[in-house]
Amino acid sequence: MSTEQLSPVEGIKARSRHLRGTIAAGLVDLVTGAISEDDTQLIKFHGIYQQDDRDLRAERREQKLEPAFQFMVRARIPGGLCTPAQWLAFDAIARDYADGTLRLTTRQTFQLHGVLKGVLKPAIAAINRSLLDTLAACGDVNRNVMCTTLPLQRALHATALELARGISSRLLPQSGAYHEIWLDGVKLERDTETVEPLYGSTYLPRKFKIGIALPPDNDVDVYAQDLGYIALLEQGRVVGYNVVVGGGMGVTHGDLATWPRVAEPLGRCTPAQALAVAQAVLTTQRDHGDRTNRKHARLKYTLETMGLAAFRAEVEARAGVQLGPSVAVTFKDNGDPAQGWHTDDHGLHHYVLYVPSGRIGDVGEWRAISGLRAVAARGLAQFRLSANQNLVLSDIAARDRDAVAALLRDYGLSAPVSPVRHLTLACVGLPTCGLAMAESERYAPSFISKIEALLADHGLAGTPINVRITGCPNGCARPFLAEIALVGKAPGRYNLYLGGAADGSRLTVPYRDNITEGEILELLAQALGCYAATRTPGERFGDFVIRAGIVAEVTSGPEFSLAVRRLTGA
Ligand code: SRM
Ligand code: SF4
Repeated sequence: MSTEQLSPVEGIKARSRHLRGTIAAGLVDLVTGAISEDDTQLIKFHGIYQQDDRDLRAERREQKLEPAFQFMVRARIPGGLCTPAQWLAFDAIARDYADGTLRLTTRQTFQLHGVLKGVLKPAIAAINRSLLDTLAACGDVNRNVMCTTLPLQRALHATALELARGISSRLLPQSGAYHEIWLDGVKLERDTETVEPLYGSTYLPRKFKIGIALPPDNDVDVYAQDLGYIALLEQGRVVGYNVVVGGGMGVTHGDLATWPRVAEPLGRCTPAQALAVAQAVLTTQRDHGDRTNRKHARLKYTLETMGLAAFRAEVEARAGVQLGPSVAVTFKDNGDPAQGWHTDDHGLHHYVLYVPSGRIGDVGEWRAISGLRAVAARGLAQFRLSANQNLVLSDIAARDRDAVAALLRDYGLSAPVSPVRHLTLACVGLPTCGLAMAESERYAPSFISKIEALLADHGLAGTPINVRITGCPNGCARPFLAEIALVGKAPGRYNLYLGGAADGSRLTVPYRDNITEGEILELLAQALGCYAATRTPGERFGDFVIRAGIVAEVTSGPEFSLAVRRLTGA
């Protein structure tokens, strides 16, 4: 392939001396709050995004000022488990260097927003002092590895979490750039392939995501991952994993060659083979992924091009493993367990805390940042970040349960919310996300109040429905697996999708394009009216809309695009 055909980011990576670029020099350039354009690509591999406050854009332009540049910092926390000390460290870092809030993400980690260039370095150093880091949290590498959050079966969960951590370590970039730039590590200017034995100098064609699900919970949305592991359980042990590949959400409006995809079964591996399989899938994608077009570079497209059989043969050869046939597994759902207390098989207690769109701050009576600081300061719980933007205060001894409950009550954190609100995800969107076309996080609370009212009107109060809202079709809240999804098209306008399965195994279906809130609520009122009148016992809304013919099921990415074409005439 000639280098002219490669996407420009490939050249930036190749020239970067393994992710160094001119980041170090850019950090001390006081003329601008930004870094160089090439470095904005490279800094992602260090877990950092350059952004600007979009609420201030027009005003700054009018004042002839550069945009209000700031940085988003994302941590790497495989499986989302933090100690109280780590929680306190992030809380302090958010106050000292960011906007004072913590944002729990849909991949079980923290984001800090509003970090200015001048304090990036001390912020990253402080994260590392807490024994967490930000390396590979973004960029064309393996991202934060997810694992089912709630350890109801402790031994099984420990096995899955160990795999998540093992994969995360095995697939970390090896370049010394991170330590050199952020931690004043030894300067290593080696620029040979041996620096990155796994990734080479151009890393992956695109981001790569892995999640591990412990049935019956599919809270990690295993079918949205490039590579998913579904634990196979026998007599209280993990005896193997179903390996699924090629999930992904990102779509571009109007580009029918882009589509979401549900991961498909590759085969079954033993626990001992799981790491080798991860490395083989990643390197197969490294070598076969499309480096000419970043919109066609994810594993889901590689699989469509190679075909599953050829892909499997390549993975087996690289891993030195023969995959067995996948085993049928049933999931309950892809949401978090119900808000409130749960007890595991060792008698430890866990509190599932509902967090609106993952934003931990003090808002009116809901004083999460202060309340959780109090829980952490007394060392009463571990902190497990969920893949659905919630938090589990976990591993609480019976003697401490009342103390935790009292703190949650005192800080206004235990008021019950409806199942639909608990299940809702909304991506960050405006004002920090440079790609947002419409509001999401800031819009979700009022939209859900209207959905709650609709449900109540139809005698459906308390019905669980999985609603996901994103400000654009990149799919950060995994909307294309929701029972109801709103995807931003323009300010105040969304595409509406219906019909995902509650267990996360089926794509949602494009239903209406570019409509307003009023139109969305009218359509949902009609669909919910039919649902209330004719649903079968226990039938979920996502299944109902397909059975009732409100939307026709789509079973593949290309079929999703056909449905878009039918809807829009594109
Ligand atoms: Fe995402 C880009 C936020 C999970 C698909 N995502 C972005 C950026 C960095 C915008 C940008 O490129 O400038 C967003 C930063 C917003 C901000 O201001 O903080 C952003 N993504 C998020 C988070 C914070 C959403 C949230 O509300 O929690 C999630 C952080 C996860 C993490 O901790 O690592 C987040 N993003 C996801 C997911 C869900 C998942 O991984 O399970 C997806 C869909 C799954 C997938 O990858 O297919 C997702 N994000 C994207 C894409 C589309 C990728 C694609 O292949 O099409 C982009 C755009 C891109 O990469 O070019 C994107
Ligand atoms: Fe931004 Fe779009 Fe992701 Fe939302 S879905 S955070 S708007 S990139």
